Amino acid sequence: MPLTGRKTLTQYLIEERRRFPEASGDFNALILDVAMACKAIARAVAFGALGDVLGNHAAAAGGSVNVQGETQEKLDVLSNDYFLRITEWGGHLAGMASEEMDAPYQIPSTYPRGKYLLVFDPLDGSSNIDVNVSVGSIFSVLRAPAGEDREVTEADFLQPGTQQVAAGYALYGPTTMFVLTVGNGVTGFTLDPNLGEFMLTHPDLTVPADTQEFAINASNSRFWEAPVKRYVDECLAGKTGPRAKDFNMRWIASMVAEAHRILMRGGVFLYPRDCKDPAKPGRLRLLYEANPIGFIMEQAGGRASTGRVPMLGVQPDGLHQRIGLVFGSKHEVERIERYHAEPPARKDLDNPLFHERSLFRV
Ligand code: AFP
Repeated sequence: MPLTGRKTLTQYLIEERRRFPEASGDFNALILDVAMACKAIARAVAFGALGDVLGNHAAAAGGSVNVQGETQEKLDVLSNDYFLRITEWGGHLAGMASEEMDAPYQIPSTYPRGKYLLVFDPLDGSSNIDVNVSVGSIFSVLRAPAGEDREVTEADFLQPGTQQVAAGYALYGPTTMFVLTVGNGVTGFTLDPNLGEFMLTHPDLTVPADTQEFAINASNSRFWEAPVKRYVDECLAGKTGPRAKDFNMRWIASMVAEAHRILMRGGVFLYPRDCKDPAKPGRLRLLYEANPIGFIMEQAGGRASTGRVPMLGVQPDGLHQRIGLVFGSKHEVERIERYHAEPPARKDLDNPLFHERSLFRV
């Protein structure tokens, strides 16, 4: 054990690797590069207004939106750049894809190509930056097609979540945390600001199977499908309703922060498919939001779903595909899946909570 009395992320990865004598070390080096990018982003976030990094990128760059049609914050662009610059040179990656880039990123010809693909949302929740609310980075590692030394294509990235080699996130909150799964449970590390190292603080993270806390953006309630309305309705009905217990509600609008809360104390998160915009079957993105968070949840004993089918089984059809996402405590996610599978009950449509002038109006 090092002098600090805790394992560093590096020591953790080296010890894990010893279980696979054939491993080349490429994977560990890649994860350490990703962690380095997250440390760089953590510093930029921490400086806030002092670092001249707040605000809209458009104002500085004469107009900038990402492929989602969303305005890019300066920190979105900076964080994307950190991910690219800090991971492209090592020879571990064949290519990258990010929320902030239309097309796959090709590893510059000056660097060797490697066997992994990195997919990331460099700064999730970035609209919270200017109000000093927690934000995070999310990443997923996939294998590149074997034995092919060529430029990557979008099709290379369209792998279901079950194919992920690793996934994780960094949370830039009161402390900076790095949470990782390599398919063998979930481990959490806290950034020691003095050493600049991620230290192992949360081994074997598990999500309790039951919960009394849910997270959903209730302002979308009029667009929800009947099973979601039913679920939320029953939670709100509390002790005297069909669930016979009171529920608490949270909405940070920063998915990494919600996922972290759920990893720490349970809960269920829903950003379901809705009819708000027929062109968007959900708000969140499959490859760099739903799949990595889904992998982490499942590895922690929780569950992740579209509401209808397990998230990790979905075959992606586009780099920036959106999808309905439900994750967290297993029994609650299973209940939501059950509600989707059942034919809608007449009483759900008649429930007073969804009537004109009620909180969850249809
Ligand atoms: P931004 O990165 O644009 O802030 O989006 C954050 C996010 O993708 C996710 O982290 C939140 O859960 C969700 O969007 C919040 O969406 P609403 O603003 O619709 O509540």
